[in-house]
Amino acid sequence: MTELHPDLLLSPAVADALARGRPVVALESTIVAHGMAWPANLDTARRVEAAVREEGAEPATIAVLGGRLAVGLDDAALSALAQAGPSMLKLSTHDIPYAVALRRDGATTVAATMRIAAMAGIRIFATGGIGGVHRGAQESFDISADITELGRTPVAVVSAGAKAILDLPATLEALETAGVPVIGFGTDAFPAFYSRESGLKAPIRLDTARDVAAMLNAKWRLGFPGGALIANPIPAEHEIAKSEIGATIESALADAVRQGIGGKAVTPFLLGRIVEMTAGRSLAANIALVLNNARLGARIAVAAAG
Ligand code: PSU
Ligand code: MN
Repeated sequence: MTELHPDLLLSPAVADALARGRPVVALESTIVAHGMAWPANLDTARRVEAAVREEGAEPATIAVLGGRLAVGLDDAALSALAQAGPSMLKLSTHDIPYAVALRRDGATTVAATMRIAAMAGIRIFATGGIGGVHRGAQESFDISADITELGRTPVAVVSAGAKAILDLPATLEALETAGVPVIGFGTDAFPAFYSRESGLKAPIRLDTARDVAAMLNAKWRLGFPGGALIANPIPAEHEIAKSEIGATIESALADAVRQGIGGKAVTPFLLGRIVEMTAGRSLAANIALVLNNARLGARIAVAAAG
């Protein structure tokens, strides 16, 4: 096995799985601390880890703890993170050196989780939704560093597409420019998180975990930088149709503008407002799609390892 970076702190279970070449799936911690409220966040994080194990892979939830890049959290660490919630730092890639130097704790976004996963040798990562190009980005320049990271770090991210709080056509364009393959899993449509369809087409369609693993192996064998986005639609029974959630999203966006929410507070604010406005229905959808993505991530990791 290759030498591990000295700033990494692997759990015994993750270290063992990596040493044996067993499948491992990275999981992010911003969705736990900032994406869902206590106590649903802890319950979901535990269920997501269990779903990965059921499919035969080892879950590796990633966070920064005391300045160490923690890969694989025990239940005490996961509980502490969930309970701390929004009081945790939200760390994107550019924040990691600060958190390491000052020995801080922080939750990692998709971008930061990808970077740390790659340092540990993990290639598959499952989450809910990625960040992307925000509506009004032509004025605000608010484009998530998740896109940048997908363009340069070799980790495949399984997500339910990207949320309609974003500018989805612009997000797909930005992914294309960054050289990121975007795969509709079992669908021709690019999914929009709560909804199975966004009205946009997925650039590529694949139907099996084996084909996804083969595509990833091909990309990396060719020596191309960056990862891929596996867009996995929410299970039909939990979907909130685009026509139904559209007005809620518009109203959450208007609230953000009115309250002057900016920068890294935007995504958590919008998610929270949508949960309030749908009286929890969007939370149930969010939980269902994360579990679905965890299972697919594990199946891809198993296919890639086998
Ligand atoms: N989308 C979700 N739930 C989340 C996030 C995105 O449905 O919790 C989080 C992820 O951690 C993602 C981050 O990386 O928000 C994007 O934040 P920003 O837009 O500030 O880059
Ligand atoms: Mn942003």
